[in-house]
Amino acid sequence: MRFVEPYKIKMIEPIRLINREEREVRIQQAGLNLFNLRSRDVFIDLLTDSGTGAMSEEQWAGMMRGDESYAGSDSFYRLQETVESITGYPYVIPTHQGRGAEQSVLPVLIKEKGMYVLGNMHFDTTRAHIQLAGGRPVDLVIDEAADTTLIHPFKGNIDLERLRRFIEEHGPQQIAAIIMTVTCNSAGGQPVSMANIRAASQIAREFGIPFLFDTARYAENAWFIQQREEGYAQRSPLAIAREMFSYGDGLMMSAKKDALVNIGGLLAFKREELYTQAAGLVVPFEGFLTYGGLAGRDLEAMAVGLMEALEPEYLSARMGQVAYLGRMLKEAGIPIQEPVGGHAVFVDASRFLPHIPAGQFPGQSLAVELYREGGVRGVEVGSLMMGRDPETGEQIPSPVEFLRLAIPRRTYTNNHMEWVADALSGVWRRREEVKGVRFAHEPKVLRHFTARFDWAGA
Ligand code: P70
Repeated sequence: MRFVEPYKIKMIEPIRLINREEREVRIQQAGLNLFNLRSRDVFIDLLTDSGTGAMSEEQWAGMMRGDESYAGSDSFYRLQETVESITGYPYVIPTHQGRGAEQSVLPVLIKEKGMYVLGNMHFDTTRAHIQLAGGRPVDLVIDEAADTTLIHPFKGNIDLERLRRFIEEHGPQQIAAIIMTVTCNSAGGQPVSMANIRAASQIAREFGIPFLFDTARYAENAWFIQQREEGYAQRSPLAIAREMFSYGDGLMMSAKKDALVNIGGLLAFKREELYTQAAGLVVPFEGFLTYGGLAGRDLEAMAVGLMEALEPEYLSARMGQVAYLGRMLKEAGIPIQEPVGGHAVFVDASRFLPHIPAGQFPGQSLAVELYREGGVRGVEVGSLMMGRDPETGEQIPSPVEFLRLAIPRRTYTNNHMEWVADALSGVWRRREEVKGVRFAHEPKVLRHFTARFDWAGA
């Protein structure tokens, strides 16, 4: 299938490739952690698809229209109406970004220390906020997700049997919430099927447990349902999103992904009770309920972006580009999570570097090598990001060691993708020489962002 971007480029931001010697100096100075690099020293930045997309002319026009009132701005009401029209949830609160939404609702749900928050697979900040609120995150994604060679249309699905068993064993009063992350980032940007969402929500309802979405990539998930799930081929991504949200009690969202904005987040609820409780935390930490740490212009851009992300032509070009990078890597023989996910290609670092044990973070080694090779910045999603159990201090085993190449929306061309594929192929050809890494400095919370490393065995 041909995918063509339904837009042309009207403004550009120059990027430059510093030479190999400079890259060697920069990555050493960064302590072999790509978060410590200056972005000016990165050629193609696939660190994240978060806040890195290009806004449309309609979004920029919305920025000019922004109503900068502290309370009750027109911009807020435009956002509220848009969110309600997509989700059916009338109670909407903007937040400064996804973690602002998490810190406002998770402490409300986790009523007692030690309560569990179940999900397909929580992302790192969600996991951290569950723990900070005294709760325990539990990942119940299907086993197929960890086998990168296995083709399964919905590797982000929650294991329904294990979900039911967990609730029955621990008692529903011990479960603070069930959170479905769509698409499932940590499993490789893998989608969740409508059937799975429906069934999980029925289990939640049966036991009286709140059912929420972590919906940073809701439009990409809707696209996968349209493409892959029986009965949805003729339904629009908007109609699919509406059905999906009808099964939940609310959502937390990082709007920096599918809402196509550079900053922002959202909370939205079906009923007033959760809204009122979360509001009690939003006001002191984020801002008044009608702006949540954002400017009126940010709310406008978000309202426009939320709808643009659901346009079928945009979605097929977007997903086509991610698939294109995946195809090139596969043709070069490079092991990746298959099928390719929504926002990123996840390279299987354990199969790429089988001589490096998980404790020496093969995904991190590979990230460093890709930067040295071609000035491309990716990110480790594996044992390093998973971190330690805060109670025991033990490393939490990660089902897979990934190097994630996240593709910003509407930002790079396919030529850029070819550069990335060439650079990673260069590393592939000398893979036997690649070394593992070990900590020179290991921070306690969300360690991957600020850790420093040495080469292992050096
Ligand atoms: C990413 C970023 C953020 C995120 C998410 C889901 C499913 C909540 C959040 C938090 C984070 C990141 C990771 C590596 C490098 C840079 C950035 N995901 N839920 O890229 O939202 O960041 O807005 O507070 O994916 O996947 P926010």
